[in-house]
Amino acid sequence: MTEKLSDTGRETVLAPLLANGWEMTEGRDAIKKTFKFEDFTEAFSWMTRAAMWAEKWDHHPEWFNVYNTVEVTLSTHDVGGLSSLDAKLARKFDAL
Ligand code: HBI
Repeated sequence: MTEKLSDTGRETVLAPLLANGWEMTEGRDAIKKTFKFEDFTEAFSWMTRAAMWAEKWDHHPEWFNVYNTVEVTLSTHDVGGLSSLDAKLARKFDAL
């Protein structure tokens, strides 16, 4: 069972992400980031690669794409907030 990020571990896990463009969402325990690309093709290509990791890890983003922009929100529905899976997927998304 995926564990919700604990208060102690949370800082350590989230700090590098918050320093790399992720931010806490208002009103819910989630993180979000807007990715900007050259054009729609680049954005959708990134989404396709990102989707393969989400499927591999059975952990899926909430995302919204308009042309060259992808807004990503990560949270773990099963625990009603942030888990280590969200941090793991965020790190992967940043590396794609
Ligand atoms: N993705 N972000 C996210 N959060 C979940 O809780 C989740 C998921 N993908 C699949 C999944 N849970 C399944 O394990 C079922 O709980 C739906």
